[in-house]
Amino acid sequence: MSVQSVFAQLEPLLPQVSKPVQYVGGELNATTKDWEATCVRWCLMYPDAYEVGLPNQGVMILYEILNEQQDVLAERTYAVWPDMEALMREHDVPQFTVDAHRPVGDFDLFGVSFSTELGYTNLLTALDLAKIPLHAADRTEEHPIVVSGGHAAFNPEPIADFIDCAVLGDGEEAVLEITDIVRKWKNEGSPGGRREILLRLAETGGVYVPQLYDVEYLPDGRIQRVVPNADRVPYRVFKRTTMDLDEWPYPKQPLVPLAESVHERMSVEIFRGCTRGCRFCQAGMITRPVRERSIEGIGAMVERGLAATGFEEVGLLSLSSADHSEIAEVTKGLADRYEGTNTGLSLPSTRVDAFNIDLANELSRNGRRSGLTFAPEGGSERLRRVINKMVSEEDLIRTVSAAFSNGWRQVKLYFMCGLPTETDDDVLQIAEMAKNVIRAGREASGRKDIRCTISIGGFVPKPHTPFQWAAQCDPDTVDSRLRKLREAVNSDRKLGRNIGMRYHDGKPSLIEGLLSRGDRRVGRVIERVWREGGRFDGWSEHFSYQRWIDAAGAELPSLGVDLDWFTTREREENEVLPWDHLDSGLDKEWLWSDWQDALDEHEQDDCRWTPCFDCGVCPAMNTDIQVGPTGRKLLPISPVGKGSPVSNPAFSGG
Ligand code: B12
Ligand code: SF4
Repeated sequence: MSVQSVFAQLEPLLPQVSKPVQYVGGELNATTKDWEATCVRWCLMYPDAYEVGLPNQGVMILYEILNEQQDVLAERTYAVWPDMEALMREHDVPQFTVDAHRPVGDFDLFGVSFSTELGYTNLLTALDLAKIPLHAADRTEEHPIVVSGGHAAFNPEPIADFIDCAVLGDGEEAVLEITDIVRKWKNEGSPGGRREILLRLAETGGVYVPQLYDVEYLPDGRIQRVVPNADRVPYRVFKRTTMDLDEWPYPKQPLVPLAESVHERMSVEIFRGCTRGCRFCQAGMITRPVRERSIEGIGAMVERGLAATGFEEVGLLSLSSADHSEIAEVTKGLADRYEGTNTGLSLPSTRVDAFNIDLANELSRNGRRSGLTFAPEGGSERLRRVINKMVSEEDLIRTVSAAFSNGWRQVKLYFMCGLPTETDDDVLQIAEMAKNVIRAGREASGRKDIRCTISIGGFVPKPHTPFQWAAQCDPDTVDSRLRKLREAVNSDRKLGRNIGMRYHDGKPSLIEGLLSRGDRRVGRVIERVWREGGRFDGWSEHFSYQRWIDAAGAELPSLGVDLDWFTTREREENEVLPWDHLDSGLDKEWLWSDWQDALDEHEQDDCRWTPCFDCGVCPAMNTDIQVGPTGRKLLPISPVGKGSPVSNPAFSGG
């Protein structure tokens, strides 16, 4: 079957839409392949606008790994803005890929990457524009298999009606295994049709196919059990863990965006996983164990990536980058290597300690010392014990004083509001902390023009964390605490004018809470919101709280549940949670005891440096932590041409 580009239909629409460049493709390092010459074809989507989706590492990695296979083709698509959507509907242009402008509906697999649940309505737009039936049950062999991945796939139940499968965890090997299964089935002449391919995927135990599981409910609305409805399907589905990141040095050829994007830099993931054990952090829990990339592996990726892209900034990415066992050697090695060039280096938000100031100084050797970011997350020491984020105010003050005396002028502090056990007082202590930061900064720097910005997000309890049982704080309480906090910040004009405060109201967080801990019944709410016009719910200018409230009010009561039931209700220990059959490796008993420890304000250590505390992941997933130090150094720089392999033993398997 030959597949035609829709570009001829699309082109006349481009002058009529905002930022048309986001739809044209052809980025540096993008790939287009001959359709006929390939057997398995993937369309990958980041369900947000191009400017957010293009820099996404997950999609970039999978795109490259798949396209490296000779008989596999992978193209990308992003969410189209409402102006484009309207024109596409008017002119009957289907959802298309940006690479070769092929209709998404013609691919074998449609893989969608969810870092946030607020992208669910954009999935429905894409399916509808692609003329793929919204409901998996209505699809035939003619339609792609819709696969969801990314962190939100650890509870795909709210979108269970709309996806065919979900992959939990790392995608590098999973997409190749799925490709092999689909290739074999196609080569056999697609026996048994769509149901057979879904069964073949499900029986691996590593691909979740919601329609092959039935959910039974108790009269009070709770789940009684989730059971497979076919013989070949396992009770539990396991998450994927890619071990030895040095064998997977992707992206080797990062995509360079055509239009302005949220991340104008090259990112190198220096390790995956995190065992600090912050109890609110789903990412930290579901990506265990810690797996470090070697120092040479990082050096080679930076070198190759810069040569392939021309980027002038490199971000060393991970959940807590300063925790890499050789971060000092990595930063010094890279700073030495790129000294005197235009290449800037950066770390995302860092831990609060003086060591990080040394790192930050090293990274900014060539550049301006503008701002540093720290994440204490909780305003009071008590609350920080509850969330297991052990930073004392003394540490913070010592750290920021060191920063200000080293020429930094601004610190940004991240917090959450609505955490379990939180009181008004815990939140008001954020104001005291910010004022103390300004005082310490003035003293350390001898200047008055320093700033502290406090940025506050609403806390959302997430599946597979110790807070998965917690009651979410209602938005009115969050908003009232934040109002009081603003008053407290402004109460001292002299200090207050150097303190900036950024926060969103608590309403979007409540909806995120519904989508995070929801079950299959929430699918109806998502669909109704989408039918009523819901798009780009992660964007405050598009998000409508009322639309979600109305849809939840219309859909849930007849099922015996409501919005509060899913969000502000505390769960009991023995309740079957919608994601219990999806195995992140974390032992549910361990999670429960960690939840009890939180309520008792007891901290938990980091197993990277202390003995294993039996969270369950390593034995369940047959994995282990992989940390240095290796004692090795960055290799001397060698000239590398675009796309040529780097001669480095660290990549021998990649
Ligand atoms: C860089 C980054 C950003 C950037 C860039 C986002 C982007 N376009 O990629 C910016 C600053 C824009 C950003 C914004 C946000 N981010 Co952010 N971000 C990150 C960060 C630091 C790195 C993400 C990354 O590249 N990871 C590495 C890649 C390789 O991993 P991955 O994407 O998960 O992909 C792998 C697998 O998941 C899987 N996979 C992924 N997709 C698919 C699809 C299929 C089909 C399959 C089979 C597999 C698969 O395979 C991949 C390879 O193994 C992470 C923290 C972290 N270190 O992970 C937070 C993180 C992902 N962000 C987070 C959040 C909350 C946000 C925001 C919602 C913040 C906000 N309130 O505005 C927004 C959402 C933006 C949006 N609309 O999508 C959270 C997610 C929370 C969660 N689910 O637990 C994280 C985990 C940070 C945290 N600790 O809270 N973010
Ligand atoms: S099983 Fe032990 S070593 Fe592995 S992540 Fe959990 S606590 Fe750490």
